[in-house]
Amino acid sequence: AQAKHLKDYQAPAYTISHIDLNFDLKGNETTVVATSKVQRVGQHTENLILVGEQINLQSVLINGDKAQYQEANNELVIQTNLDDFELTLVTLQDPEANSSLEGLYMSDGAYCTQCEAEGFRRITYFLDRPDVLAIYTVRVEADKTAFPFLLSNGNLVEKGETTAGRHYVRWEDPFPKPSYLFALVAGDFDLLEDKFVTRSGREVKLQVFVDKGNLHKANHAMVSLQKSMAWDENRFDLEYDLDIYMIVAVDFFNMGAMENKGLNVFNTKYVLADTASATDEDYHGIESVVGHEYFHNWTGNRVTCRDWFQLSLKEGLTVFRDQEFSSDLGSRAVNRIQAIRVMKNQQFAEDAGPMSHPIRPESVIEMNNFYTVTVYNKGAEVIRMMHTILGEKNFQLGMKCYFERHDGQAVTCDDFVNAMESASGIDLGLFRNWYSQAGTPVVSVTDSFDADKKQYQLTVKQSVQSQGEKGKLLHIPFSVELLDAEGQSINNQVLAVKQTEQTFTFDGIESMPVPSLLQDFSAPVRLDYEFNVDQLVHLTRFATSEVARWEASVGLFSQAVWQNVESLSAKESMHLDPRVIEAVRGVILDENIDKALVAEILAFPTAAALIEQVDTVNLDALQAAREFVVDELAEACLDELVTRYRSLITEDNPAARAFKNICLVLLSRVSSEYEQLVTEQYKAAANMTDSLAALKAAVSGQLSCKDALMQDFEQKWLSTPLVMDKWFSLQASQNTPEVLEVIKSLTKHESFSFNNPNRVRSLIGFFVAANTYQFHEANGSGYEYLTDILIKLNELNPQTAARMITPLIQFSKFDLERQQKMKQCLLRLKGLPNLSKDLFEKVEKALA
Ligand code: BAL
Ligand code: ZN
Repeated sequence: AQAKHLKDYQAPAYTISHIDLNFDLKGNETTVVATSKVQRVGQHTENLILVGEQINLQSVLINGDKAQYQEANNELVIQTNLDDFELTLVTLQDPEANSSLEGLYMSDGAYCTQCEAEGFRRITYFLDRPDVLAIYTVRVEADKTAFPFLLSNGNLVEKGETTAGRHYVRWEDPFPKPSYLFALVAGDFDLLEDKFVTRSGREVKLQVFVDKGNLHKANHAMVSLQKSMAWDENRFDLEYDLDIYMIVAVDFFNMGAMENKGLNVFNTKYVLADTASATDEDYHGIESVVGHEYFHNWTGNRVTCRDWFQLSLKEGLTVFRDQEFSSDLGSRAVNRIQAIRVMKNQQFAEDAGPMSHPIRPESVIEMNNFYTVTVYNKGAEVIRMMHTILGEKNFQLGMKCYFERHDGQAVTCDDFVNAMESASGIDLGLFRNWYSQAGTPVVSVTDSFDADKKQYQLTVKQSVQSQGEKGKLLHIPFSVELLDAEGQSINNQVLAVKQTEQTFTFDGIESMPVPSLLQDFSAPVRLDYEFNVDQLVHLTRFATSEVARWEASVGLFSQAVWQNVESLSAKESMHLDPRVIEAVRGVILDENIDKALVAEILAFPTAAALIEQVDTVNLDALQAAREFVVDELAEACLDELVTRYRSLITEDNPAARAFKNICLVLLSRVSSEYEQLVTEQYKAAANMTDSLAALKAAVSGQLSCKDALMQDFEQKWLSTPLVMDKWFSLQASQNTPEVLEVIKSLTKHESFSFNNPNRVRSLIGFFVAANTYQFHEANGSGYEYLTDILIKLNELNPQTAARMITPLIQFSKFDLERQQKMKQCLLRLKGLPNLSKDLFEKVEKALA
């Protein structure tokens, strides 16, 4: 497999202005006729080279005549001296046999497509690259009874009957688009319809298609779509541009959802919800993904990427937009905490491992491997920093300038920064390095106070290592608050860190303040400052920013864990500082803190999150220390937890539920005395959030009621796949040595299928990513099992395989024995005769 490089980008030698696609959907005799209007770009004599994968080519015509061509190595090479011609390709397909879920495939009896990044080339040979923008017209024909709905992008312009129970439709999309935004769906669905009237008075028809029997679960997605449309008008001045917007939910899907023009295809996980079957977290996820895909209509579809190295142009920006949407509609602090967790726990890990890459990667073997937390979430942090540096007003002027310059074009990340710079007049020269710099920068801070001068000084140093080399200087917006001894805020500002070392002086300071540093994670960096317990307690109580209060609590907890890890290695007994207990007790009892924030604080950093704070880890000591600290805190705060739990039971809102349920989980791990609370909550639960939380408490506390409750839940939800996913994850979450055998037997469960990525992720994906202690069991059994699964998925669905390999390639922090076992597994994968490009790229890098 060959890598492609950003530096080798060349504009296409030909372009395609129009394509007419004719799909005759007939099982394994499905044909696709693609008729393209092709133009030579500039003066040259190069052949037309189209790309394709797994294509069964039937015929090639130029202007209706047989063409000269060669087909080899996933390319169709056509010799012609015409400058402008019509190319007709006929291909034969078998969508049912396509388990990769890319190109045209079947999900539960419905035809659907997934073309991003390079799936269109599995439908026909094409200039399958995002800088070729064409007008699409699509005809779809299929059996009328089995496939009453025939959908594609744009507007429906014609429909009718053909022969023997078949019918057809014709769709036209007036907006030129790259092939990755093409979509087709044919199936039988329940349909929820509504409308949205845009600010300028146009009425848009909104449709949500779901599997038969699920109509009652489509409402939240519809309302989320309407909220998204209104929000984008109000905050970004962006209005929808077609007369119809469709969302189709399918259960077999590799990603969360896909922003195809006018026809979003969604994973059912991000559409279906009612209170009986979906948790508060699911509701929030749906709102945010519906928003994300809708926001792509401008940031991604109207202005798209020149090449795939620029993926963050649309993804970083659109994640930023969906985060702002969620924050404007809900709790800004809680949304920020969740985004910070993704950065620190997943993105920092990626950047410290073999797949480290800049948000604009420079070299790629399999593009699907770059839909990463770096491109998406660090990409969004880079946009957020620009927003911090420019301010909302200038940022919006920059957006306006971006659309004025580039609507209808395929552009680069540089084009975006140029627009921001032009509109604001603010120099982003140094800032641009964020796009080309891999690795997590470290910002080290020391401080001093001069009582005579009433002066406080912060000295800030920045450095970044990437792949063993010293990285580039960056412009880092560094947000700081100073608190006095009474907890009053005496200074709050964003410092512009632009040098290797800089000292910032604060005058008129009466006594040594407590600094809140990198407030709200104002830049995606590691902060290195030696906080002591008293400072962290002070920040937990008094920081103005709720996010900073949470960060301080994470600091307190983490320090307590690492101190006990040290005690263990020194063969001393473990111990918890009473100031930590008091801080946590204070949070539990404080009636004035947002309950959702309390729940975030009481969630305490996971083992995986703690591992991200250090260079090397003794996993057994970490487990002992972390679980000791949680137990000590829960035991010390028993009365408070019970009291709050009982008072919260009567409250019916997500924040109260989150607080109440974390109380229950903590109680159930301390003593079986609270088992009755668990069974009572399970029985009385009026919604999935509460019943799942009770189950989680039973499982994490390994209570004696666990098996009975798990069985009851299984029987109740056996025919609801998305709920069974929750049950599979709970099974996989158990911190017991038997868990691996449980998982193995569950792969034979009637609700499980290796063909469905949701099932695979909920059972096996959850185990490898979230059950840190058991996956990393010292005998290597977790690694061996994951490898067996990856070998199976390598053939069935390489994209899902490559996503799940992550914990196996991020081995550098573990002891040598574990590292050795992980590498053995990678070597086993490397030896596969048919290793997919997806896995090859990651395995090679990990073993390099
Ligand atoms: N473009 C792939 C799915 C998403 O990020 O919206
Ligand atoms: Zn996206």
